[in-house]
Amino acid sequence: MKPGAWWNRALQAILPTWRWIVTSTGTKLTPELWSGDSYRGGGCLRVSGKLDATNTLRLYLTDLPVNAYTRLKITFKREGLSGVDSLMQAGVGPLGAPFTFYPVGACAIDGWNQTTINLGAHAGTTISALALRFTSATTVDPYEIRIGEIVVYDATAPAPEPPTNIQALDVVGWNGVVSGRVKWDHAVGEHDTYHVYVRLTDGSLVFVGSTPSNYFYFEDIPILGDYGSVVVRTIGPDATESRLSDTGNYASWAISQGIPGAPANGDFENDGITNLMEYALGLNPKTANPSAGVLSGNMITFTKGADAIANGDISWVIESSQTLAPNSWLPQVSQTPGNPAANISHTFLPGSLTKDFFRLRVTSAP
Ligand SMILES: [Ca+2]
Repeated sequence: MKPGAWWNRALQAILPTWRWIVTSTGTKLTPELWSGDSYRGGGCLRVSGKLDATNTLRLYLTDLPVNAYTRLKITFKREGLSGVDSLMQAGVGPLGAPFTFYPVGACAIDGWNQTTINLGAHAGTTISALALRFTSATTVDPYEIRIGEIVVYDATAPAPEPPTNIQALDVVGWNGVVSGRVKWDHAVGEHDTYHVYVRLTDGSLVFVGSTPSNYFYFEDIPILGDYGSVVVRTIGPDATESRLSDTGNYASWAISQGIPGAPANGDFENDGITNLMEYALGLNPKTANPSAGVLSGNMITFTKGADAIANGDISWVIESSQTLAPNSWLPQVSQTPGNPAANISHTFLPGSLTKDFFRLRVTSAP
């Protein structure tokens, strides 16, 4: 079984400590490590049977210190169903004491769903055990749920860097499948594994596998489209994911502009425009620029940077103020990361105010 990351390790197949401890006042559900489906890797935890009373399934004995930023992420599905409750709760607690259970929530899609649970309320304690609980107001028969991954991680941990120098070797995609080999240079910093994808010519991604090494072979992976390239991302020790190897970010833009390591809030050439704003607007950070924004009639327009649009790590907001006071700025129009529009503009009502000021604010998405 390789169900993905279990307890701060990725794809290390950490099996449940207890197999199986099920308690119920009614019919007991049947847990199993099942190879018929997987989120990533070779299997999942499947729990099935007649759900006519609350079932508690103790899974892991552990020793996890919790801080305010500790999160639990669980990946799950009820095959063939969407828009239904998972009827599942994730529980953490000290050994021998009652668990605190949190509802995992809905299966929004017929596919793998993910829920992140904030464990910050347990800050300063140690989680000694993890359990799942299944409960329904009415009997569900048959009930079945698949759990693909459970990860406990620190939300403030920085994302790892992607690997570099991706080389697709003998990759051939035809007849609806793709096969080949790929190698790369290890990412800077720690990693637990790499996830390998094929990017099709329509831009979509197909997951082909994982490896802790910097070489991967894959064969006869089904694809619905034409093969374009191989893409790799780093999975960190806490299951945090890097950006994909074929997308950049502010840091890689700074390198490409000849200001490697320049801080986002810095101003390399002292023209009053921060480095992050230069990136967001596609300016040259080494050449002084006039203040950005074009006023035409009643409309103010800012042109967005092509790299920032493509990388999807910037959000843009035009704000207005009548006084320029720090707390007086109100958002008028915003664009989120991934918005492909080439510019952002705001049309204001002329003559309605004695003064109106506008500014563009950009923030870097995590
Ligand atoms: Ca500047």
